[in-house]
Amino acid sequence: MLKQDKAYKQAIDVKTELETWVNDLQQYLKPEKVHWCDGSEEEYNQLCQLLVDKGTFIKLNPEKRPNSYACFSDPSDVARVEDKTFICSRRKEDAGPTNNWMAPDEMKKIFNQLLEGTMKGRTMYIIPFCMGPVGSPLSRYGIEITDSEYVVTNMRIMTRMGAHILPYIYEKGYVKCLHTIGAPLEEGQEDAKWPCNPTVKYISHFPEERLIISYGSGYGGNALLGKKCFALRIASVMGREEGWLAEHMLILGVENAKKEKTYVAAAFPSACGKTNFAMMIPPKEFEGWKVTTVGDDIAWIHKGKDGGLYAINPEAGYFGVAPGTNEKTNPNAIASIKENTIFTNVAITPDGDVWWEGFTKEVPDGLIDWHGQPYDKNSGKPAAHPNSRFTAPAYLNPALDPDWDKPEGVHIEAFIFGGRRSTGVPLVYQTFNWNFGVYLASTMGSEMTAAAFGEIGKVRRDPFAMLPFMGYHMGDYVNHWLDFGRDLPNAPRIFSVNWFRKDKDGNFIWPGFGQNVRVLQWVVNRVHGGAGAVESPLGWMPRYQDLNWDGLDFSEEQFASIMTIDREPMKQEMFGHEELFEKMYDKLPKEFFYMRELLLSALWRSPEKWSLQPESE
Ligand code: TSX
Ligand code: MN
Repeated sequence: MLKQDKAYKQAIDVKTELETWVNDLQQYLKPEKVHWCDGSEEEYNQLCQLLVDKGTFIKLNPEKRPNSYACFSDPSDVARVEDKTFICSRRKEDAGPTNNWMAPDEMKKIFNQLLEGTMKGRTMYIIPFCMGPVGSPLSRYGIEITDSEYVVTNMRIMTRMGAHILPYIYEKGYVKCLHTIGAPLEEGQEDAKWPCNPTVKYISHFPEERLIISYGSGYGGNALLGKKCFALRIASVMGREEGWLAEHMLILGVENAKKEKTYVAAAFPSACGKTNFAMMIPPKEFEGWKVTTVGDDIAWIHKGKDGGLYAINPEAGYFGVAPGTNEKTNPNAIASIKENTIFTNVAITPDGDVWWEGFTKEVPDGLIDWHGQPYDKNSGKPAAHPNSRFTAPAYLNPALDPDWDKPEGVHIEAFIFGGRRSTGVPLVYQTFNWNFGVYLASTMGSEMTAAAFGEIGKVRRDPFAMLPFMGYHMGDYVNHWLDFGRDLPNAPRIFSVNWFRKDKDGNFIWPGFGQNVRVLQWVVNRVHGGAGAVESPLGWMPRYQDLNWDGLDFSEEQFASIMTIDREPMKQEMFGHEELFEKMYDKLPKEFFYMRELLLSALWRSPEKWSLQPESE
C-alpha cells in the first residue's frame, strides 16, 4: 500500500472510531441534543448568551470590561478534588504511593451506574482541541465531550479548539476526555445556575487507554480536561513512553540589553506566584531588559535534533488565581484580563466590573460577593473566593513571547525550582550538576499558606510541584528525569530559588516581584558562563558582587541574611527527605542515597552559619 493510502485509511479509521464513540455515548448519556463545536466566535457568543439567559453568566459592563462575563459556582464546587482524583492504571504499582488508585474495571462499574442518562435534558457538546501549536510535532490532540456550556466557553480560551482541529485528530489520534456535571435535568425541572453533583465527584484517568472521565464537578481543574488531566497526568505517561517531559512549569524568555534571549522553565508549588513570575516586568534600572511569557503553568519538553531541549506551552490562555493580582504585582495579567475574559467566583462592583481581595487597597462599596449576595465589609469573610479565577486568552498579554506559538518550541537553557520557605533555603543557588538538580526538585517543598492544605507553616513536600498532577509512579518519574539528562550534550543548568525568607520580625527580606530579574540575570549569565559564584555545601552561590544592585537599596548584610545556610535547620531539612524516600523506597534511584549523604556530610563540616564571607577569611 502507498504511504498516502495508508495515512488516508488510518484517518478514516480514527474518524469512524470517533463517530462510534460519540454515538455510543449519546445512546448511553441520553442528552436532549448533540452539538459538534466549530470553535467559531459566533458559537462562543451564542453559548455565552445562553449562559446569561440561564442566569449562570453575568455580562460585565462593556465599557469597563468588554465582552467579559462573571459567574458564581456552587459553594461546594470551588477547587480541585484531590481525594476524588484517581489514576486507574491496570496495575496498582504503576500509580505509585502518591496517587489514589482504583482498578479500571472497578471504576468503570461505578461509572456504569452514574453515567446512564446523566445528560438528560442537556446538550452534549463535542469539543475537538489541540494542546500546543496546531500542527506542531510536539502537540497532542483531544476530544472533550461535556454537558457544560461553561466548559465549552472556557476551553475555547484555554485551548486551540474547533472543527479545524479534526483533520489533525484523524491523522494523529486523540485523548478521550469525557466530562459531565452529573446533574440530569428532568422535564419541567428548573435548572440550577451552577448545576453540578454536590455529593458525588470522580476525576478518573485511564492512562493505558488515554481516557479521562470526570464526573460531578464544573470547576476548571476538574472539568477543563485539557489542562491538568490531559496536559499533566495523561501527558506525563505519554512523555515517559515517548521520551519527553510533561511538566508543571512556566516558561519565560529573558532578553538582556544586547537583545540576547534565554529561555527558562520553572516549577513552583501553589501560592508562590508562578503567573506573576512568568509575566514579570524588570525595574526601570534594567533598561533594555525584558521578560516574555511562553506559558504560565505547563511545559511539554522534548529533545531536539541538536541535543537541546525544546519546550511548548500546550495551553492558549491563563486560568489564573484572581486574589492578589493587581497593577503592582502583575500589570501584564491585568492587561490580559481587560476584555474577552471569564471570571469565576470573584466579586462584582456596582458598575458591573470585577473585584477581589488585593485588587485595590480600598474595598469598594456595594459589592456583590461570590455567593451572589450583597457584601458585608464587616463580615470578616472575603468578597471573592480565595480560589477565584480569571480565564484569559494569551494573546492579550503584552509580554507574550513572539515565539510562544512556534511549532518547534523554544530552547530551554535553565530550570528553576522554587518554594515558599521562611527560613534556611537561600535566595538562589545553582546545583552542582543535573543529578543534584533532580535531587533538589524531588525534595522541594513549600510552607503551607492555606489551612485547606494542612497545618499552616508546615513544609509540604511536592516533588517537581507535580504531586497532585502525576499520572504514574513518582519513583519512576524521578528515574525518567535522571535518564532524560544522561545523554544531553549541553544539559540545562538547574537552580533553586526562594523569594520568601523572613527576618526575625516575620517580614519578607527580599523585595521580590520585578526585582527577581536580578536573580534571573545571574541565572542567565551562569548559563552562558559569565557570572561569578562560590562553592557552598549545597551548590554554587552568587556573592554580593555577583549580582547587579543598580537602583535597589539592598545591603550586603541583608544579602547575607537571605544567603546563609543555617547548618542545623538544613540538616533537619535533609533528615526530612527520609520520609519521602521511604514512601518510594523500591523505586528510589540509588544516586539519591549518595547525594543525600554527600550533602549531609558537607553540611556537617560547615560552620553553623555558612555565609559567603566565612569568618575565617
Ligand atoms: O508572586 C510573587 N513573587 C514572584 C513575582 C515575580 N509573590 C506573591 C506570592 C503570592 C502568590 C511574592 N510575594 C513575591 C514574589 O517574588 N515575594 C513576595 C513576598 C513579598 C511581599 C510583599 C513585599 C515584598 C515581598 N513588599 C511589599 O509589599 C511592599
Ligand atoms: Mn498549576
